[in-house]
Amino acid sequence: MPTRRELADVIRVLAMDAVQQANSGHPGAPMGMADMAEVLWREFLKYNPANPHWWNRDRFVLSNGHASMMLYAVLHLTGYPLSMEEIRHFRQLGSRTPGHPEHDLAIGVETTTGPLGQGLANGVGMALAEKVLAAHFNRPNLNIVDHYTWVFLGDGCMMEGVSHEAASLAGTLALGKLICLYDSNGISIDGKVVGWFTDDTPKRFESYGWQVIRDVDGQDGEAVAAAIRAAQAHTARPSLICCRTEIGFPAPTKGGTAKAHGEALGADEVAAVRKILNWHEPPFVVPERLREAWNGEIKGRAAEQRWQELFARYRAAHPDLAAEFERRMQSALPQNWPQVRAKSFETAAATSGAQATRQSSQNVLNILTAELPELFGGSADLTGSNNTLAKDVKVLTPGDFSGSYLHYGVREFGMTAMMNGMSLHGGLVPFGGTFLTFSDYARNAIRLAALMRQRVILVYSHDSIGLGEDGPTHQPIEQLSSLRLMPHLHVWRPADALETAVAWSALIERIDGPGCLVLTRQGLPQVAATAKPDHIARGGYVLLDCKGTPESIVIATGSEVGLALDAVKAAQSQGRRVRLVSMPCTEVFDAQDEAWRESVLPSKVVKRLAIEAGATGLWWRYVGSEGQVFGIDEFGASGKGPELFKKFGFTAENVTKLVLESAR
Ligand SMILES: Cc1ncc(C[n+]2csc(CCOP(=O)(O)OP(=O)(O)O)c2C)c(N)n1
Ligand SMILES: [Mg+2]
Repeated sequence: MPTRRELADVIRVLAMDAVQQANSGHPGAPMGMADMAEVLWREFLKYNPANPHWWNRDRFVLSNGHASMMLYAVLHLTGYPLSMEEIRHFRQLGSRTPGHPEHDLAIGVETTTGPLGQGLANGVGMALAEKVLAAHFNRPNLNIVDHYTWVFLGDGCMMEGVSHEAASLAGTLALGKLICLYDSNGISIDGKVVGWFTDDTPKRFESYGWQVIRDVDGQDGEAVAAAIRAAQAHTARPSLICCRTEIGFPAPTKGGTAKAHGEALGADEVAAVRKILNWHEPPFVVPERLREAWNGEIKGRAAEQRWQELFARYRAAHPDLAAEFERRMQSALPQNWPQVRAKSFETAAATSGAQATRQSSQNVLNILTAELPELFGGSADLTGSNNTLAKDVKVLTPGDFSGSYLHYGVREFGMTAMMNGMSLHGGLVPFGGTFLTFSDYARNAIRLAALMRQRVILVYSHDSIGLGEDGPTHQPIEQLSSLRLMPHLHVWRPADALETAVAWSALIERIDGPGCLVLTRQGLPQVAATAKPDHIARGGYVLLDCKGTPESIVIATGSEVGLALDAVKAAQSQGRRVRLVSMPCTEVFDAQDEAWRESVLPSKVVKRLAIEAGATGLWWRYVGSEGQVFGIDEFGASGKGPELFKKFGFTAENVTKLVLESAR
């Protein structure tokens, strides 16, 4: 039987050689963490390489994603469908081994990492999802949801603020089956971290309520194994295992220095490492006896088989619950979804009088949460403002995970990265709220949701200067257009109750991507109550048409649709042929077929006016060079909402003037 060290050295050599071959990448972290990886994957992690989708597998997150070659080496060695050919093509266009791990469950990559710190927050979300699903589904002696979440992370992750947000909440929630191994090598890109990172990390995590296992020799497999056993013995709190390692070990001149972090070691150093490790194989060749010892297929199949038997017993005892568990893990909507959706539309369309769309959103949630237990809500300490807590929804508390709503505290970035983790875990559809302007705090996690195409729903209220007295710090200006620039993200800014209901259903039905719901604080008239929901669902539609070919088209979103409607009616009453288009979601509109887009915005009508209480930039593509955009390209001001709208020209009088001008 090979020794632990020999098995770990396979990772070291593969990482070093793959980076050398690509002449690009990060050899140091994989070489330093090789022993930690060997212990975790060969002794503790529960996985089946033949079925990376197995619902009750342990989740593994490589938060220091630059160590991607460690993950690829381990996935290859344990028997996931990741060939040596792919490792040879590390970092090459079209390979399954990109520079940083990209969510690819078919080969066992659970989440996209690289932006430091977020992997830890993903892991917290996964560990939370495990607790919630266990509370929803487990029955005495039938724990069908029962797995660990493991995270490897480095100094960079620890320095990032998001690690504080996520670890702090993980401690409060006592996510005891979250076990994190910290690669503490004292090095980051600029050199020895003592110049910029001297926190007492163990104390910091202890203060969050974690179990901290300090000062473990991360290159001593037995010591790491003992630490993991200690972590598992105590599942009342999440665990942090602080592993001292040497970056790039055992490279003789670059090891222990930042030189090993992010570039190929060079031919001489690679040869020297081979000598030190007594490694005689050419690159990308692994001796059979080491391969055999690494392979996890037999063990994995047996582990899943045991769970399948458990699940069969569960199904026999609780057939309905078993079917519901399968439905949720498969991201399928319940059978009565068409009726639920119809009810939410009917209720919304019956709304009378002015209503803020954040309130409309809550009314929709009152209907949806009662029928879709997978909806898992929350807010970054703005529950009463975002209106994200529906009636009869139980709030999750540290001792009781049967709730479906979490008070995330003031942690927009952590919340969003956790929601990504929950969505990746499966079984939950997370939605979470904050003010639109603070979406910037969460921005990179939104980006990763989009990159990974996760069904994460971001509820952003207080969507314009209309929020009033809180002033320019709280008034979003560029956020709307800026979010719309993000690939795969759907940004819905509904104009009234019915558009809000349609936006919710569109985001719930869209299983392959995230979306934002951008909502007002102030009341809005019901302008689209008689529109057809399937027209609204196309992202842009004719809300009010004129007789004959329009002289001009007015396009508006959200709170400006009501204003535009009055102005267009006024223009029509003066004999102008003006059409009004409501455009709640530009991305969805852009994805419609040519016939629909042309029917809404006929290309021959070049006089167009877009109106939105935000940055104008993006609208030029819809109005063209002969058009006009009326928006706000400066920061707002502190004052009452209606007065601000007046100050910035969003009045019936001014908008009517603009509409009349557009038709001239
Ligand atoms: C959010 C973010 N900022 C910056 C980077 C660029 N970056 C990649 S690795 C790294 C240093 C990480 O240090 P550490 O985690 O200690 O890694 P080690 O050098 O020990 O491998 C930086 C700054 C990044 N990937 N993500
Ligand atoms: Mg480091």
